[in-house]
Amino acid sequence: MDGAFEVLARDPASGARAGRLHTAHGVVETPAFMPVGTQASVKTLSSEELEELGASMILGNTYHLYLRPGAGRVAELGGLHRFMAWSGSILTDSGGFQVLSLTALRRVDEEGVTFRSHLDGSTHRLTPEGVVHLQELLGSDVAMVLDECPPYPSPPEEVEASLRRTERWAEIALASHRRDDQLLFGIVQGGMEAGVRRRAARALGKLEFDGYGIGGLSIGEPKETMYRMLEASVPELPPARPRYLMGVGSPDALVEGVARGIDLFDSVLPTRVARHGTVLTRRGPVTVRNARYASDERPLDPSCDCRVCRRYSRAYVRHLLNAGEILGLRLCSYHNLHVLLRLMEEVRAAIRQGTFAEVRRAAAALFPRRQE
Ligand code: PRF
Ligand code: ZN
Repeated sequence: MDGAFEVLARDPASGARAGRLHTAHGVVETPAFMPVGTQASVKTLSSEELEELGASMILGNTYHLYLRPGAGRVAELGGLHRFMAWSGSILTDSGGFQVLSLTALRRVDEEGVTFRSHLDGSTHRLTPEGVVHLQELLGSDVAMVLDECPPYPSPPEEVEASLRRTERWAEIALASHRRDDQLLFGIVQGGMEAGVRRRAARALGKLEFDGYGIGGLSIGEPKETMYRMLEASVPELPPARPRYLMGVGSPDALVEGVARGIDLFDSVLPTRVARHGTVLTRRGPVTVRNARYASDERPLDPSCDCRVCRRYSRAYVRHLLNAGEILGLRLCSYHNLHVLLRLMEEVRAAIRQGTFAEVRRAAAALFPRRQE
């Protein structure tokens, strides 16, 4: 698709920009946070709740949907949007990262990756062209190329060999992509060396992708390293195309990523910490599961206006979590997604109004740093 992305405003003091990504299912105002719906569900929440929260694009995983219920089954049922009754945009990750993080037995060779399913142990193979085809069957609005994310830390020779493979796979993916109602994003890898990242971004940026993912980060390295890698790679990418920082979603990293020119983010953080009884607030994370909240009648976050905070107390939510009630997880997930989606709304407005520096300072003070 041509002209899918437009930059509407730039922050003069940082790399932040506000824009719009046009997909086959609507407009995504950027910078945007995408809730993660790995198996065609954002854990504990329904599609109508995601609409109510104001999510415009969600993420699905090719790896999971390929194994269950199968990409062919989803295609027969009219594609992923119809299957999960979600009318907004969907981005699907390619599966490479999930294969490497979820499966014990796998072998990467020059043509693809062979692995055993984490569900039943059966053997499968993902190739760069196969993964494009699977995402065409799923019918996502944005497809990602198959890449390889070397673990942190890795020896430089291994990062180099892996990067060469990822680069070749990117070309194969681009050549095999057919759907013109679907965008295809490349993925920058390159480990934790600024020079390697810069070169990787420059090479990938020369290929005609609709956008560029930045992978291989937030995998255990210090946040400062991640920011250095963004500073090395983002300026090498075509400025008119969207950039997506994969798997990053802590409030401070969202704002710092935006400041370095990132337009899209996804992370399981808001729904994962919710399942551990932690809620994000303007004063930092609160583990509402703790005994000290047993008689606390305040909302999860007194400064939040979400449906949960307008109605329920910490004491009640804590009780639900403690008693193993699913509602407790639902309420925390809903609130956490609200916090991140509102933060991004605030960031977008600030970039347009020229006040991003203030929002950045305030976010750094209000959301203390945390590792993802
Ligand atoms: N590659 C892909 N998906 C990803 C990552 C990656 O490197 C990451 C790393 N943060 C998260 N999700 N394809
Ligand atoms: Zn709330």
